[in-house]
Amino acid sequence: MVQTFFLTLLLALSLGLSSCLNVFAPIDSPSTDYQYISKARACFDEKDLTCAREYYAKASNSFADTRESELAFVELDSSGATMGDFMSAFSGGGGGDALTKFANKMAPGNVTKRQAILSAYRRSLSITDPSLRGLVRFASATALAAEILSESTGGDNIVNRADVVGTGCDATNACAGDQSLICSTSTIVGGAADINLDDTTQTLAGAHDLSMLKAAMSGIIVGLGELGASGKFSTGVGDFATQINAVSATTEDGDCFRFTLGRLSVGIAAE
Ligand SMILES: [Ca+2]
Repeated sequence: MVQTFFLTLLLALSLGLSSCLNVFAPIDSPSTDYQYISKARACFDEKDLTCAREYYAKASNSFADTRESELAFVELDSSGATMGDFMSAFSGGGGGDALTKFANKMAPGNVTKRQAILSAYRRSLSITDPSLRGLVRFASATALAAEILSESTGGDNIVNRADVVGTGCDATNACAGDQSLICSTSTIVGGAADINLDDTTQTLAGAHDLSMLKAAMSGIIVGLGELGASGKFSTGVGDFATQINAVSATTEDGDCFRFTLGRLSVGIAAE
């Protein structure tokens, strides 16, 4: 089971344990940190997220990394960003196609899901173990990017290329400078300014925009760095995020940003 795999990975990363996992065997009346975590994990596996949150919250601060990371995955799961869908979409490493596949699973998106995923992302900031922090940051930033795309389906719950990029958009007219509105209007527009997801005054409220998507790319890059990732994720979604992140997402440059998304295979192309 993918979730169990992920949680075992989290556990190994956060506690440095490679064996003796039987101490987390579910029990009826939890009263210690190990038992609270075990109970919470069992609730999560049963899709009882309220129960999972309740027992994670009981664990003491000595388990803060474990608690925060697993709560982050609970929040991602309850926002529709399940690890099963994540692994299914990104099994090859990822890129525009994978992000689109993940986004289509999450559609329809909305500001409530967006802010819940931001909450999951923010949990990474208090995690002290760099690898675990990177894992939560990477997974939640990727989920945020997919969620923002899932708000751009044009109402059919499918992220098409035209939904994201618009039409009549090519490299010459879209990326030749400040040429706002060269391409036809898409369902996602440029933002007023760059966004930093680590800035806790940033709430990602209101209409989704390209600055939010760019901020998610930055989170993916930082998370992969913290993980020390050098494999498929790094060359897949990592290279993708780096190319997107190099383009301005503000209103006057929105066309070029959207063109770049299309060039990197975001959205399902027309037949
Ligand atoms: Ca669509």
